[in-house]
Amino acid sequence: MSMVCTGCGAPLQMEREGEKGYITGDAFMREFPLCQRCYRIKHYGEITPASVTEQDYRAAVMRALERPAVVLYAVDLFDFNGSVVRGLQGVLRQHEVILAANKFDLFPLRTNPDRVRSWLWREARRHELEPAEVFVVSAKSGGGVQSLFDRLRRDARDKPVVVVGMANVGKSSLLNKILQLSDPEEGQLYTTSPFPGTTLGALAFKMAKTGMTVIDTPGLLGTHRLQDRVCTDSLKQILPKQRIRPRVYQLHAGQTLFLGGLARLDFVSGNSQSFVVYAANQLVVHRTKLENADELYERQRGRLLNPPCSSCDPTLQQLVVKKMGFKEGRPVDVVIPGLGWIRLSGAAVDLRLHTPAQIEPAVRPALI
Ligand SMILES: Nc1nc2c(ncn2[C@@H]2O[C@H](COP(=O)(O)OP(=O)(O)OP(=O)(O)O)[C@@H](O)[C@H]2O)c(=O)[nH]1
Ligand SMILES: [Mg+2]
Ligand SMILES: [Zn+2]
Ligand SMILES: [Zn+2]
Repeated sequence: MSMVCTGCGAPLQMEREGEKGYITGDAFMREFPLCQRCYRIKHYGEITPASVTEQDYRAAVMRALERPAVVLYAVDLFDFNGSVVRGLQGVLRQHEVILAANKFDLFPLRTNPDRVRSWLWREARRHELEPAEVFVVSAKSGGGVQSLFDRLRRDARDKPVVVVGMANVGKSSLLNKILQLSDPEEGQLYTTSPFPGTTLGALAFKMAKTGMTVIDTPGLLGTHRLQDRVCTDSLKQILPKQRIRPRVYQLHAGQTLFLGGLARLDFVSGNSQSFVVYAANQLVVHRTKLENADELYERQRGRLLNPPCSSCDPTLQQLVVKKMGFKEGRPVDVVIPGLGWIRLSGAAVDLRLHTPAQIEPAVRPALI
């Protein structure tokens, strides 16, 4: 059998139940055969843990990009820093790249999409991406997707559109939305789920009405992002479900903020100033005195300071400290990939950021 599942792209097989691409004879006869895993995701919201290795990932993407393509580079606007695929810049230079920043629906209503777009142009360059165009979209609400689709249709007359990106940024959701715009009768072709690692292989689809071919690819998983390290229960605590309510803290030196038990920011010195937390609304943010922070963490991790829980990767409890000093200037975001960011006001400040080993915090010009 050399057919692939029409939801996730895994090669279909009837021998090994529980493994990738397993399908029963009945399901195999359908027009759009779906593997058992996809069937369960679609109908019961179940998931089996991801199994796309970095090697599988690179092989699938390289193959899809062997011939000229329009690359739809999808990033999650809530986790721009965690969305940059490392080591892909060279290959991408041989294609036209359209950057789509997804999940804009999670941003506060007053967020100006034009400002976000200018910010994205600058950040994309800083990460050595050279997109031909930048779109701010939401696969969930459909916002911005029509203009994106119009642009792709213009450029991809004789080339396929290949969507690439890190796991869980919404690549498959975005393609489903585009297919729907092309033909409203179209169902949800590509399998999507809240868990990283849903799509398992490259999966092409030719749209009947426009003649355009789109190719979905698996997402890359990374140890530097929290969404790829926490257990499925804890994932629900860190992924935003609705529009983010910024949480403003007026702090003075000698105070600490905990974001669950996954990040801790110590305000070491500086004048009193505001810190704005952008994270999932359901994530606990706890303010305490710096002098009590060590003891509180020991006593409350996995309880008040949750996630991580006992089912998460235990190395998430090994916090690494990074000193950060800022002179007076423009506001910046201190980013914890997968968890969110803390916007600093631009006043001079000395901080210490504690995050789990291998998570790679970053500092960037403020997004909002
Ligand atoms: N709020 C919001 N959630 C979205 C949006 N687009 C996708 N999602 C959600 O993000 C999660 C991941 O979506 P997928 O489309 O499966 O992501 P993917 O990039 O294909 O993921 P992999 O196949 O694992 O690489 C799902 O829970 C989607 O419902 C969006 O625009 N807004
Ligand atoms: Mg996918
Ligand atoms: Zn499948
Ligand atoms: Zn957990």
